[in-house]
Parts: sequence; structure tokens; C-alpha cells
Amino acid sequence: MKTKQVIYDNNFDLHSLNKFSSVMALGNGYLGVRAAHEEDYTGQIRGMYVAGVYNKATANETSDLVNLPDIAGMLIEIDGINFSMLEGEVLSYERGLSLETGELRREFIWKNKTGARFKFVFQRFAAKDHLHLLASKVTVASLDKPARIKMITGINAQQTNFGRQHLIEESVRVFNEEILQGIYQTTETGIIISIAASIHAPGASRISFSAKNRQLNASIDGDLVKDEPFVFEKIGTVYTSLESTNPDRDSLENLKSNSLLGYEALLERSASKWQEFWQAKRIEITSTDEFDQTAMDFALYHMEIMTPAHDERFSVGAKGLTGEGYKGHVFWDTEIFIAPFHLFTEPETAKKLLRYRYLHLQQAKEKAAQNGYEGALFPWESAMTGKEETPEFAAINIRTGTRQKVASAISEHHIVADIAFAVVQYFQNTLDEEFMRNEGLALLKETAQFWMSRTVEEGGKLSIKDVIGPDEYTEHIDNNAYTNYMAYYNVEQALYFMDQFQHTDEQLFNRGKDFLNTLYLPKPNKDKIIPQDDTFLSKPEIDLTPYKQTQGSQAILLDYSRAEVNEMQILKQADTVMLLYLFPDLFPKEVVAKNLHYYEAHTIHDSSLSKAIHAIVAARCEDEEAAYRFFKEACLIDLGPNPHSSDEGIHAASLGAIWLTTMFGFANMSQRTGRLNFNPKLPENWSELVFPLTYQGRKLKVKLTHQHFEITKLLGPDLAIEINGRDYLLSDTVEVEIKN
Ligand code: IFM
Repeated sequence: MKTKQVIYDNNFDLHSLNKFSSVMALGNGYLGVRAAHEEDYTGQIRGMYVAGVYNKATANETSDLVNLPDIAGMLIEIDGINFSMLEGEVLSYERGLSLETGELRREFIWKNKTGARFKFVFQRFAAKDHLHLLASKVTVASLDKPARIKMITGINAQQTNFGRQHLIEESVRVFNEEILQGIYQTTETGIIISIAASIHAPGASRISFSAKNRQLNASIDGDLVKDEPFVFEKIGTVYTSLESTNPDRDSLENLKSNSLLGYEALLERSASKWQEFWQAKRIEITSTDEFDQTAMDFALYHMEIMTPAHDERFSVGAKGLTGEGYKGHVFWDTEIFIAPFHLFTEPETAKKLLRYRYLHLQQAKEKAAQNGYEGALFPWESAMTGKEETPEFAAINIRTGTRQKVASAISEHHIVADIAFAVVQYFQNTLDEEFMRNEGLALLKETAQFWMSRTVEEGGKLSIKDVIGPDEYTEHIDNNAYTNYMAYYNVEQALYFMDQFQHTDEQLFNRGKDFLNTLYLPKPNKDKIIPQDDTFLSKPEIDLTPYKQTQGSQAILLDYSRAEVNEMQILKQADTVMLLYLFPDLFPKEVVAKNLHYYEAHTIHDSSLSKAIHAIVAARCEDEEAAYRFFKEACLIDLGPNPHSSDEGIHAASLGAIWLTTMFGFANMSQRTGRLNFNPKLPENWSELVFPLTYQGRKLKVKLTHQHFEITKLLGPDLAIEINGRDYLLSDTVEVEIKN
């Protein structure tokens, strides 16, 4: 490995506790655990989540990704003094998440208020080789004199989702004075969750147990001999009835068989899986700024731990499994921002994410019918059932004093075409005919049918009225360019694949052809600007400088109501630029550049899905400075100085977009023409970029500098590729000199 893959948080700061709890979260796609400190601090949010475990606290609320009982928390007392970093003095402090091994580690010396010093090391990880396993280790050494230590830890079911309690405590038990077990059931969805934890303390310790107020605890009393480490280990397992017919038994048996190995051996096993991951998927960036590599590693780490690759019944929430933002719901973020990474490194995972949508096709058809449409209308926010989960209201608008209705469920319909787009991408990459014949065509046909019923005829043209495009600051508009072009592509591809797979449905075919002939597709105006929708360009403009300076915070809504914002040329996030990203060949280069500049000037980037998309389009426009700047800013969404940017979880789509920028912007890769092609636009600061690829059954490796492009086929048959507009046959390695 070239650079150390560690995310540091070397300043204990109450303001950034929750941000780092998200950023340094542990997980493995099955479960996620926030990196909250073991000891409590006011306002610190703990969280453990299992993919697919959703529940509604009350009938009129939307589903929450349930915050499960906590096993990471611990109260420590030394000589009767409660350990807290807010008391006494912290003499040295280092905290890091090793992306290489998946271990979170905190090490420091603490001087209590009597002047006695203690060295602490806290370690923990979520096993990558065993999805149900978590382990932690605490080492304490007294540096000045012998002392007494007390630790209280267990399974704490007082956890809620910001006050919404989802679990019934079914039973709590203690086995052999060593194992604690709690069994819970979600109140609405009836999912059984069994959590077990084993306690391993030095032999001379005295251990007692208590069960009260939804807390099952072990209390460990021990002696600290000067300079001798006191080592405590806690191994945990989590099983649910979603994947196990007997979570109770599975949690206990797996705990027993694994905990005997001890923390270090379990860590080694898990770390070797992480090593395999990095060997197979790491992108190596040689940059003047090492942060670029860190940001990329960070993005890949999180994409790995956010994705339930083990189970096609679940998908990726907007915050992964790191927090409760957006209640763990699934958006278009998955298909457009996250799935491509999986598709080009492990297509099986991308397929499972599409299967998640396929498994909910029926619910999407029901939603379409309920709204008076045909085909399938996928929910804007989805969770376990595939039904619409978008909340009715957003936060109170300070200007109006009222809660703003969220219109996405009834109008943000581009998600339908986004899913269809991902189906086509999947096929282009894998040529998986079986998938296309079954799930793929079903998804394409039903989504296409939706669009055909979604239009109205006006003056001989079909319009798509009353939608929200990707820019959520502009609602209830007609003929959003992104939506219309995506709908066109959706129908076009449905017809193409129906034809390819001899899927005869003449009526649908003819209807589709009419649709393609008559759908209104906004064209660039005399200034070469593509209208975002029918009225956008006629709306007034205001100076957005102050809002751009505080981007991400939605500060504009402190000065204007949503209705007022709607009547101005203000974008929350990439919209027409999003269209230019997905369809780079739709318009001439000059039009692309003009639109990038026009719309960027009107975009606050209040959504984390915006910056990286601008980076990609800027790179393709050869605006290298802007591309790199947008890339950097995108990397700072989770890793930047804002202490609260990620309190409720990391920004899954934005992390996906870091990978997208590198691949579709800087390496400028595409599979549009039916073959893999590259037209690299490496940033000035990068001297080398190396990345692996999976494409049409081949394993490939690309190495790129400003002067040289090299692609090697590691596995699979020969492949026709295109580099900078020239054709090559890749049998082994193709090397191309790049002329600047
Ligand atoms: O899907 C996004 C949307 O585009 C902007 N608001 C946040 C959602 C979840 O990330």
C-alpha cells in the first residue's frame, strides 16, 4: 500500500462527536455501528443498525431503520472516579479508523483530578469475515500507583430513534456468568433480534450482573497493578429473524465458537478479508496532495460497509448504516451514484441492488395505479416493503413558521427512469442475458409504460407536467429537461431490448414509438442554454454568493420560504448538469460547457449529490482547474472541517460520486458505444492513477499518467476497446502515448 489508510480524529471535541461517530463508523453491509465513544457524553448519538430492520413506531409515521440495543457503551470508574475526558486532563490523544483493517482505535493518557495517570487503549471492529460478529477490547494501565477499576457494560435497549422506541424486550438472560443475551421484537414489523455478548476480564476480577429498565449489564471489579495492563474483551453477535429461523440459538452458538479465539485472532481474520478487498478494488492515486488518496480510500471503505451485498431484499440507505438521517431510506442515490462502483468491480452486487427494485415491482405498480398511471412508479423513498416512505412534511420553514409539505413522493418521478438507466448500465457491463430476459425487461417495460401514461398532449407534443427534477428547490414544473430526456431513454431502451430479446408486445411497441416521436425534448435556446424546465429561465435571479459560502446548510431557507425559492433561478443541486453527465454526447461540447457554467452559477450545492457531478462534466469540458476544485470540495463533504456535516450519517451518494468522478471524469471512461472507451483528463496534481475494472467478464487494470495510458487484461477473452478515439484489441496489454 502506498499511503497509510487511516482516518484520524486526534482532537477530542464535543462539537464533532457525532460527525466522527458517522465518519469512523464500522460495519460490513449486514450491520453498522457508529463510532460513538464507549463512555457517554451529552448529545452523543450511539447507533447500531442491521440492513433491512425497519419499523414504524406509530401507524402515521414512516419506517425507521431501527436503532438497535447498544453493546458498545461502557461506564468506567477508577478509584471511585468516573472516567470522562471532560474531567481531569487528557495528556496525549490519538484516535484513528484503520481502513486497511477495519479497526477503530483510541489511545491516550488520562490524568484524573487527583493527579493519577492512566493509559487507555480502546479497540473495536465489525468482522468482515463474519457478518454477525463485533468485538471490542479495552486495555487500561495505571502509570503511578495501584488502583481499583470498575467497568459496567452490557446490552442497552434504552436506545431509540430520536425518541421513537421500536422494540419490545422479549427476554434477557445471562449464561455461565460470562454471556449476556437480549431478545427483542420490532413492534410493527415483528422482526426478532437476538444480541449476545461475552465478557472476558482478567481472572481475579469480580463480576456481577443486573437487568433493569431495558439494560442488561455486567459489572466488572478489578485491580490495576502499576504499569500492568488490565485487559477486558467483549465479543458480540447479532442475528435477526430476517435471515435466521432461530436468531436466539444462532447468536449464542456463534458467540461461543468465536469468542474463544479472542479479540486479536478475530481481528486478524477480519483484517485479512479487508486486505482482499483492497487488493481487488483499491484505486491508487499519486497526487501532490495525499488527501486525494485518503478521500478515495474513505469512499471505498464506506461503499463496502454500506452495501448489503449478502441479501438482495435490502438496498443502500442514503446514510448507509452509519446514522438515522433520512430514516435509513433508499433513494435514486443507489442506482445513479453507488451502484456503478459495484458494477465495475463486482457486478453481482450491482445485480442484487437491481433485484431489490425488481422484488418491489408489484408495489411500484400499485403506486402507479393509485396515482392514476400505468406501469411502475417506484417510491421516491423506499425501505423494507417497497411502498412509498417519503415523510409528508419537512422541517419548519422559519420564514413561514409552518412545516413544508414534501412533494417528492407525488412529483419526483425521475427515479423511475434512474432505475431503468441502471438496468441498461448493468446489461452493458455484464451482457447478462438471463437477467435482461427476466428482471431487466420487466423493469424496463413497466417503467416505460409509466412514462407513456405520465404525459399529456399539448399542441401535438407530449409534455411531462408537474414534476420535480433532481433540483429539489424547483417544484411542480413542466418538462424538466432531465426528466424528459431520461423518460425518452427509458422508453427507447425498453423498445430496443424488447426487440433484441424477441419480446413481442406489438401494442406497447407501437405506443412506445409514438411516444418517442412526440415527446417534447427541451433544446438549447439562442444562448445555447437548455431550459431546465418550461419556466425556469424566465424567473428572476438573485446573488447567491452568501448561500454558496454556506453551502450544504440550506441557509437560503432562513431568508426565503420554499415557495419564494421556487420562483427564482436557484438550484439546490445539479439538474441539467446531471443530464449532461449521464449523456455526454447529447449536445455539442460548446453547449455542454455553456450549460455547466450557466447552471453552476445558479446552484448553491446544498445537496451533497451536486459537487462531484459538476467535477465530472468540468473534467470532460477540459476545465481542469474547476474539475479538480469540485472534486476536492466533494471529498470534504464528510471529511471537511464542518463539525456537524455528517452528524446523522455519512453521505452515501457523495461518496459514490468520488469514485464516479475519478472513473467517468478523470479517466473519462464510458461504455456507451457498446465498448469500453477512455478519453482521460487527469488533474494536473495527479501524476498517476491506477484502478481495477470488471467489464464483460474480464478483469482489467488501468494505469494512467499524463503521458501514458496502459490497460492490462488479467482475466478473460480478448476485448475491443477505444482509447482517445482509436480502436485497439486488448489481448494482453495495450499502451498508448498521450499527446498533450
Ligand atoms: O436523493 C437525494 C436528493 O437528490 C437530494 N436530497 C437528499 C436525497 C438523499 O440523499
